[in-house]
Amino acid sequence: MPLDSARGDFYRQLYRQMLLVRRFEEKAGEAYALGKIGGFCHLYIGQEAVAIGALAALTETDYVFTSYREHAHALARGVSSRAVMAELYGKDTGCSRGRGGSMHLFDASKGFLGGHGIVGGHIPLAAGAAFAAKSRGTQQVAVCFFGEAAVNIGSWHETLNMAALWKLPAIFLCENNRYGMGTALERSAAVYDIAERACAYDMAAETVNGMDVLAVHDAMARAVERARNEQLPTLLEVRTYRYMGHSMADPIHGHYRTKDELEEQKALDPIGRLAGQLTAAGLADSASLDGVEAHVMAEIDDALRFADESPDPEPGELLTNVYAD
Ligand SMILES: Cc1ncc(C[n+]2csc(CCOP(=O)(O)OP(=O)(O)O)c2C)c(N)n1
Ligand SMILES: [Mg+2]
Repeated sequence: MPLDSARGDFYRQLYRQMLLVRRFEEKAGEAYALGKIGGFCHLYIGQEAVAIGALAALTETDYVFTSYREHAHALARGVSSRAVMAELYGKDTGCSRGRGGSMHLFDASKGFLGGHGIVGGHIPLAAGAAFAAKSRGTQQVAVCFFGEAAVNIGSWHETLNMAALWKLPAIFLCENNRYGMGTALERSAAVYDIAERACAYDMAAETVNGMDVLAVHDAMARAVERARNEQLPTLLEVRTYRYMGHSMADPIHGHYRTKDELEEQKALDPIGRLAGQLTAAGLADSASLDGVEAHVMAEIDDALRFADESPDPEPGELLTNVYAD
């Protein structure tokens, strides 16, 4: 797809956000190895175009629900690098006040309603938010991101069925990265033509190239329009790939995929792809891209310092509901 030169600022913003997420996560991986981050930590490296492209199509008052692989989604929603990094470090200045960690990022003020560790557990919650928006007539849209393994969960089927019957302003975005932990989809019991499944629920559906941030954005914009203006749900199956293991406990290419497969996918890198498009269209050059890199690194260095220097939560506040007010 040729770039529209009138939209240079928008494309450059997408580029900056994807690079921020990539560098943020590389540093988070290093901090994990140094023992600064505890618990689970699932990196998103390779999938950046999905969260960044999709969330650029929303407005500030929409609702976003995600699984546990959600650092990018929180950052794209406007939660600061400081607040996300501090949450990974378990610090009181984190967006969940250090109680949630990597899998439970949350910031209601940004419409970012988690960060959920139970596969598929958040899908009905997103339908609930869409139902509330529809009942109140607010024109808000609720978006739910989940991995392809969640399609095996009963509540996925129940939720899609109800969303179609009740005509909810909801978008179900499946990030199909081919693997659910170490289980390759082609070896799984499920049939994974996910978009096709939506036909069973009388819902619009699209399959999208998740390595192309602009394709993701455009498909999402169509879904948002359908939700906001027609009060109808959509299923998007976005085909993507994670370069890292399932979590920090999983080696990079593990026993379930080959190094060659990984290298093949890295050649399709979404950040490199947009950099190439921007350069070819004369909307960026190597000096301006280096400038973005320097800017992003300064932001992340600041976030790391902030997280390091922040206080731990007070033990006496262990049972305090940090979202109560
Ligand atoms: C209900 C439930 N069953 C099992 C698990 C353990 N588990 C954590 S992640 C995961 C795989 C999820 O894969 P997918 O949905 O494709 O997301 P991805 O990790 O690829 O982003 C499983 C089985 C869980 N968290 N919740
Ligand atoms: Mg997966």
